[in-house]
Amino acid sequence: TAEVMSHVSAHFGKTLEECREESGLTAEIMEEFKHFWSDDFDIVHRELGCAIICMSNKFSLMKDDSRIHHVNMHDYVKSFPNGEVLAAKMVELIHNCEKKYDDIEDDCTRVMKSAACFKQDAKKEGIAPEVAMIEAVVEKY
Ligand code: BOM
Repeated sequence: TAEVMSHVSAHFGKTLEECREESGLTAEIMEEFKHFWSDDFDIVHRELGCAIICMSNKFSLMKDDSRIHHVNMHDYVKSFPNGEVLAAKMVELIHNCEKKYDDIEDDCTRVMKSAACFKQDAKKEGIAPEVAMIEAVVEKY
């Protein structure tokens, strides 16, 4: 659900600043991670893909090939309140997007494209959080 996704996003987003320098993601491209979910935010910069790889690695959510680690991602999402209702869906949506862009060799670009696809599909499924929902839980983490 969008509520669970707001918790996952708030927690995951805390690692953005640690990853900013090495990913080359400027505050001009993305000020705070919660904006990922904003309708006004376009996912077009490869630096965002680099940042997502760096952030995912803080929690071992990707394999060495920068593809999602299914078990670890499932467990990560499940660790949040009511997480079990979102875990399998989230892994399925991400994996589906990953497959669409499998031919892109550059890891950062491929992850950025997959993330844009995931955002779009999560919206379609009604599990994308509003930015205000993330703001409401961000202080818990
Ligand atoms: O090949 C790997 C593709 C991964 C792309 C999808 C990652 C989505 C990141 C942005 C969304 C964040 C919300 C929650 C954090 C879970 C990673």
